[in-house]
Amino acid sequence: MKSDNFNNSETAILVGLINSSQSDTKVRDYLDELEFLAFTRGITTQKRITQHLPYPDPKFFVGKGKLQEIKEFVIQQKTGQVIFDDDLSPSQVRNIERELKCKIIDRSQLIIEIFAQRAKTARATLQVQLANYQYLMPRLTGMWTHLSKQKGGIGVRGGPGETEIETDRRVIRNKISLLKEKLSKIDKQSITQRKSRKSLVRVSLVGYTNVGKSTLMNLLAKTNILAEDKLFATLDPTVRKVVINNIPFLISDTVGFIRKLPHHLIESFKSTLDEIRDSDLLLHVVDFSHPSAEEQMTVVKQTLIEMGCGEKNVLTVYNKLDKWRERIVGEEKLTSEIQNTSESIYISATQKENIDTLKIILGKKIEEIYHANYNRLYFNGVSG
Ligand SMILES: Nc1nc2c(ncn2[C@@H]2O[C@H](COP(=O)(O)OP(=O)(O)OP(=O)(O)O)[C@@H](O)[C@H]2O)c(=O)[nH]1
Ligand SMILES: [Mg+2]
Repeated sequence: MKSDNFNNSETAILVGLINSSQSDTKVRDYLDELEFLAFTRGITTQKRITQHLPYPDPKFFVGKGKLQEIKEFVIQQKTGQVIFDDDLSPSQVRNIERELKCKIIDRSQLIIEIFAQRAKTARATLQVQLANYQYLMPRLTGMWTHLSKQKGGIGVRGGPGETEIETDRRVIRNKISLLKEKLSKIDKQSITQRKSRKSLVRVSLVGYTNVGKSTLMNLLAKTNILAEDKLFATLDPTVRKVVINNIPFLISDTVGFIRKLPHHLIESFKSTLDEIRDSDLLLHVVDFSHPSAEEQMTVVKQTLIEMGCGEKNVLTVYNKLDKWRERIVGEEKLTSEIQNTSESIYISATQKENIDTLKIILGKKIEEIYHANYNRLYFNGVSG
């Protein structure tokens, strides 16, 4: 039973820094997103705290006065955790933890926790475990210095010796290689599956998290993928065969991207992201109604470049047109902004608006790719 003396682990304070290159609005948007991440994890935000600092304090991330302010709030409200919008170094985590005496996490760890909570399939579970161990590895090294200095501090009985840390590191290293092995076995199966479907045109839905990829997938492929107003509803890709203009093609729904996606997560989700790499066409779905739509698009484009997919054919699908209209009521927005072209189209997946137009544009693209692929295969076949 929970006692009143314990802090409520499901509550949090969010902390963000504002540096000279950021506006207050930008930081508010960032913290909105962090609050949404916390909500997805089942954590209620009690308060947001920001500080204007040119760069993070090396010891406590925020200044000493600010830390005191956070501490008072934590004690008063029995806050369970303090979540920082930027990555903390292992020593920062320890220093802050020592002062605040509650759970301290950063954005990367929160994202890994959400992935862990959401992972349903064997592959997703293994991928998240891998990402988590890779995240822990450097932190374990830091812990040793800390523990050896502390000699029996909070939660440490006597303090482990170096050999124990070395053992821990070896155990984690072994776990990492075992996980990689297990994943490569699963991946081999899907490579064979993928090869058998090689002749078909491949399309992937990509985009920032929560923009409506799965909702659109359900419309186009008549699937029944969970679509909900939470982040990272989709972790595993779903691939379906769809026919438009008599041409069959494969469409896949993939994991969403986010600002500062921990790179361990990107790496461990490599196999999932292979779907994107193998695609002939990407449908970049954008939540057009979101105040940070433009920045989200940039994040997606940059992530694609990092994955080596920067040169792929892209059809931009501006989604949530209905919500955008609601948002701009009373604003002098030009509806002429909204022009469907062969490169971009405006739709509402939930209201099923412009879906037929999308299918026409998509059909044309698929036809072009199909003929180009066919010619390539045919001529390669003749010459080879
Ligand atoms: N108003 C409005 N809401 C939409 C539209 N399309 C999707 N949504 C909602 O947006 C939320 C997220 O939709 P999903 O389809 O799960 O988004 P996703 O991109 O697959 O998200 P992740 O898998 O979490 O990355 C859900 O609550 C949808 O109902 C739309 O056209 N208009
Ligand atoms: Mg989804």
